[in-house]
Amino acid sequence: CIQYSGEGARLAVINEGVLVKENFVSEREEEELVKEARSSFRRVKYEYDHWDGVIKGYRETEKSQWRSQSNQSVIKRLEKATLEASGGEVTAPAAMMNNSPPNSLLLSSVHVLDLAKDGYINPHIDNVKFCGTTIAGISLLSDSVMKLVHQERKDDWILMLLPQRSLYILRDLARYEYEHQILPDSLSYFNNEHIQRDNRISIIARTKPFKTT
Ligand code: AKG
Repeated sequence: CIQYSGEGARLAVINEGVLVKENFVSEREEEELVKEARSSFRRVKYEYDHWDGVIKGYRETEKSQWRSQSNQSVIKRLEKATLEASGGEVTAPAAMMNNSPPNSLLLSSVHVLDLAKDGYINPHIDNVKFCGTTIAGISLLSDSVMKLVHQERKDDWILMLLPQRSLYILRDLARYEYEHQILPDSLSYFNNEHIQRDNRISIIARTKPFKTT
């Protein structure tokens, strides 16, 4: 699920700075997640207005509580995968000694992002004030292609095919030095094959930013 060009990209891939795990959720789990995510968006329209916005054709919410047991267990799995990728399990015992649970290394809500069929995400790097070393997302309803391009070396890039129901992880240099984007349908190609983009819902967990003071 990964193609790349450039030495930086090669290192990011072999150091697992980018990862895709297929079939992270089952079809039943996907259905449940979509049902609950959509219920939070009732009557919310897709945004196209911000001419300078990073995302076009979307609606979004932050969610800290899930009603269904199935969804609660998927979100736990997502959070565990995020922590593990960040190396968080190594520091968890220390966090517990301060009476805070290990998942305090994660932001307390997940980000739910619903992209319309013609929606897309322009290249950006997540703000270091709001997000730490690791970003992990589940892709629902549609396959898509995520492209990472090094912020200075434009010939240093990574393409990630994100199949429907997969999990992706971006961390460390891949997260800090590469701009990531979700390609619009017209540019959605992987291995010269068109990857059709449909309405896509993603559920994204992030580690907390480091304190800078
Ligand atoms: C972001 O929230 O920074 C994204 O780029 C989201 C990517 C996704 O929808 O999986």
